[in-house]
Amino acid sequence: LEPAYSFMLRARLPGGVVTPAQWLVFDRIAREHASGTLRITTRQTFQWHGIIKRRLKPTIAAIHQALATTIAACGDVVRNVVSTANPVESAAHAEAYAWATRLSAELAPKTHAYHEIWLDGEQLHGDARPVEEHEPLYGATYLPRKFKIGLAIPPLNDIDVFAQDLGLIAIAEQGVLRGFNIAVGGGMGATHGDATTYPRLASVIGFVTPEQLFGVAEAAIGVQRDWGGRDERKHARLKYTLDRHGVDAFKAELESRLGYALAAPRAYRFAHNGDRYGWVEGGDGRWHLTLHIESGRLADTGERRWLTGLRELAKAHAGDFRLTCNQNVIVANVAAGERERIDAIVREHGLDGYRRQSAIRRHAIACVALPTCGLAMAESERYLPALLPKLEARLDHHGLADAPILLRLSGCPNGCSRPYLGEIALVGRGPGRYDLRLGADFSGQRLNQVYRENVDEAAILAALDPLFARYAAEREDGEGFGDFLLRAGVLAPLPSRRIPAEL
Ligand code: SRM
Ligand code: SF4
Repeated sequence: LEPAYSFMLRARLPGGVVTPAQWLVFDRIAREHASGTLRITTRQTFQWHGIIKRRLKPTIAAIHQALATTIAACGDVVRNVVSTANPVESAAHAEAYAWATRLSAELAPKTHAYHEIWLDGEQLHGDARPVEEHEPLYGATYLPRKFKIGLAIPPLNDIDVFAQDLGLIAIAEQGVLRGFNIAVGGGMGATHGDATTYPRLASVIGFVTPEQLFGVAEAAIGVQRDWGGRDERKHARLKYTLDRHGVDAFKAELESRLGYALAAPRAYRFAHNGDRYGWVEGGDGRWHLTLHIESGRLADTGERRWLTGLRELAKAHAGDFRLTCNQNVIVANVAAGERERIDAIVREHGLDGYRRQSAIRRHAIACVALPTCGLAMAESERYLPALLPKLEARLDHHGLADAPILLRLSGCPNGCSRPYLGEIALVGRGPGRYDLRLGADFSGQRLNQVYRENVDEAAILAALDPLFARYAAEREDGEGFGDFLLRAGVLAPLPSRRIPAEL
């Protein structure tokens, strides 16, 4: 008998858009082929855990039939292209999503093998690309490492644009998309005890028009393909290529491949990198409801019948869904007259918690970690429900229940919850032990730093309590927790765009 190996599958959903029909298929896959839960990831897509080996092929076929794919959701290629999940405000948002899907489609591997192995040769419905035998962009050896692209529209940095290998900051004027600032070399992953690895914020190197965008993305990937380190996987991401050669040399190479110089970056301002909960009205009069899904885990447990609730919403809803990079879901494009019906389903399934939750709970992200992640050193998603009430009790005690503090938990330094951008972050060291990191800002533009190394929960709470007390007493109007810690001198500013994981 063969052991019952089980696998994780991840869909590629550019911009995190899911139709109700797709939702129903993904929900069925979760219940019939996987562990009974759907997991929204920090890159706006779904993961299914616990798919046993013989179910892999029918599951991939079912995803394919729902007009989605798993190709390039993992591997040394361009990963799921993320885009601001906010479907409201302007035509520029629709254009941004169109760019995310175009980049995702055109930068995907052209390989025949995926379809031969998993789909008996069948192409994705509506995929007009000819099947090619070679990879024009990736070549014979693909990229040295994964490559992540994300598109943000200021003032919302809900995708953490500075954590992307290629970050695109949309510049819109009066709702019209003018182009994108290009930011290169962001990344989170690090290894404990190895100062040659570090999280890094992407560097803004110029501005391009929409017509230039695709060429710039292709050229940037090309430089990383040719210059990226292939000897040591730990140093293979674009951030290390940039630091090895220098940002100026990278930019010069990019421009020489393009045949023109990038324009100077345009001004932009990010206000925050979280999601806005509840209903918001879009520019076209349609409504959008953001629901908080703790750690992105859609399951039915007790009064929280979230998996069923979303299934019922998918049956009742004529618009679409948007997954967010903060692991939440937006019920998008709802007609005004439908709001009440949607609200009733939300209430009935315990999905309306966001109305009552503390601000820190609404701003918390945790990576999967144990039991499914083979790289986890400590609990993360399963620890969050135990940690939150303890933090909430202390915040409440200091009158800070409404303080929107960004909390991020990762079970290891790979940083899948983008913990180095948390105002408070725990990065797993070992069972029950974490590095406590503090001092990021509220908009994903400053990395945090280690405040206590390799400590347990008691030490974490003991370290935070006096800081909460000072924050409550001394903060200025609208001042974030991370900003306060720097202004008050609790932490010294670290000007670098890269901060060693141990510092
Ligand atoms: Fe991640 C590896 C989960 C977003 C950095 N990540 C993994 C693996 C596949 C573990 C493995 O290689 O065996 C995890 C699977 C756990 C499980 O049981 O499901 C895993 N990563 C996740 C997800 C599901 C976290 C979540 O809780 O939502 C996210 C899935 C994203 C997606 O839909 O594509 C996820 N991972 C991220 C992010 C955040 C982002 O992209 O915005 C990062 C930091 C950004 C970056 O890449 O620098 C991230 N994951 C990593 C790394 C470190 C990469 C590095 O450059 O050092 C690894 C380890 C690796 O690749 O060797 C990793
Ligand atoms: Fe696993 Fe580490 Fe990523 Fe968490 S941060 S999902 S523990 S690889």
